[in-house]
Amino acid sequence: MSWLDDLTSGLQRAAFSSGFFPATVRIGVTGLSRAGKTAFLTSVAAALLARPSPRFTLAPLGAGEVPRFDHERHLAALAADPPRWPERTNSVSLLALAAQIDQPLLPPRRLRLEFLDYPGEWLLDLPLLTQSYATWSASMLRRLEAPGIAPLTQPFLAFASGLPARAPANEAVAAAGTKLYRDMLQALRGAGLAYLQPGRHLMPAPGPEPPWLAFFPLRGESPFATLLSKRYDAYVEAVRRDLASPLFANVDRLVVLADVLSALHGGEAAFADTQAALAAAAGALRWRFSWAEAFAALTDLRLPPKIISRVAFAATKADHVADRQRGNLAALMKNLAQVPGTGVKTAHFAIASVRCTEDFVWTLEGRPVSAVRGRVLGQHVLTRSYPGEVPDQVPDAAFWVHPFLALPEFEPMRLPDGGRLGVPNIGIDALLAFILEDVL
Ligand SMILES: Nc1nc2c(ncn2[C@@H]2O[C@H](COP(=O)(O)OP(=O)(O)OP(=O)(O)O)[C@@H](O)[C@H]2O)c(=O)[nH]1
Ligand SMILES: [Mg+2]
Repeated sequence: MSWLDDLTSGLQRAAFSSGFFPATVRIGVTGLSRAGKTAFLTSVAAALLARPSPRFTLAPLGAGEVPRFDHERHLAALAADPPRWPERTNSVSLLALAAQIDQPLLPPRRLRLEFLDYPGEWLLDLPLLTQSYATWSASMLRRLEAPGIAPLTQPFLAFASGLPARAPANEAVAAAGTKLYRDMLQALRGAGLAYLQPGRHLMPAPGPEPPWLAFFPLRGESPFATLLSKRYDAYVEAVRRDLASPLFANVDRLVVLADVLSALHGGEAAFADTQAALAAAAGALRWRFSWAEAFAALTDLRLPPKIISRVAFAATKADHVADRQRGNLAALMKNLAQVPGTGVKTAHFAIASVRCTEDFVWTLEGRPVSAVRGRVLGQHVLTRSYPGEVPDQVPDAAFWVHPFLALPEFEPMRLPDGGRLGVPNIGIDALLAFILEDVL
């Protein structure tokens, strides 16, 4: 810990104990699309709202610009008959909860928890901050040229290599190329790949699309490549601005969610890609603690930036495997996501925000295996599932000979009492205990 960290946490402690201002703790929740962010936040809010003490209530957002996380609506979907999953989210949103905490001999202190549902696709843009257009293009194109994905990348790659070496800047060509590039990213995502840039092509920011978003990777130094390079620079500038905005800059803690089980099913290439994406997210955290940033803040006479103090990495949908395998899943997550550097507390979990299954012992070919069973969406009978043995480390070649089986889309368990008592889950309490250890 540096003196700067000491100063920051001292200031925070002073604010907490004063009891006068509500201390605000902002927790970023991020993960790629379908990782389980909305289910997680809904379950977390239900768990906190169900606690007898301290008693939390949903709090208004104030005058900020971020849309509100619609907890009631998501919970109502889970509590419906038959239960439904919450709809897809396509932007950032904020969930705020407030509580009053009694403390002996002191006035009660007020606490405000803000959870930010932050698309992981945007986090994947952070590595761009340190790359020029030429460097980024070269590495992106190299990834796209992997033979295994040729059927999906061929239309775009053929278009890009067909452009003349001295191609003039041309708007129509830029638009056509961008469309091909985006369609390709979408197809790659459908095939289970995750490390896809720029993220705002897959998850656009709210509002009208700025003209500089029309770019894609290209080699060479034609006037056309120069146009794309300028647009890339404008894009990177926007990413930088977003990060410096109070919204992101005040994130104290982070929860990174990843659907590791689906990545195991996706096969070797998809898994390697998920690994790269997680490494990029973890590496982005290092950027948040850089000394350069802290010194820049000091010379500007701003308060030092809040530093992310705790990060929880969680493999989601762990109810697809039986209890015996969840330890392996958490260990695998630990091997996939390491934050370099010190000063940040990290922990790794295997969770199910909305538990859909129960464990049971299944006799397969005369051998008992720990399996799960649950109701598949739209079906009445229980379906048994044993997707395979979860490795506790990054799998070697032998693992991929018998790939992990597909994960059925289960229906959430019926919610007692409309969810007012919380949502059946695995591991949410342990994760909250870690992330909020010092405030609750
Ligand atoms: N079995 C099981 N499935 C889950 C769980 N959490 C999420 N899922 C499944 O994963 C899907 C995606 O979950 P969401 O919470 O919507 O994921 P998201 O990250 O918010 O996705 P986007 O809003 O599309 O970015 C759900 O519709 C469920 O099918 C869980 O705890 N258990
Ligand atoms: Mg969502």
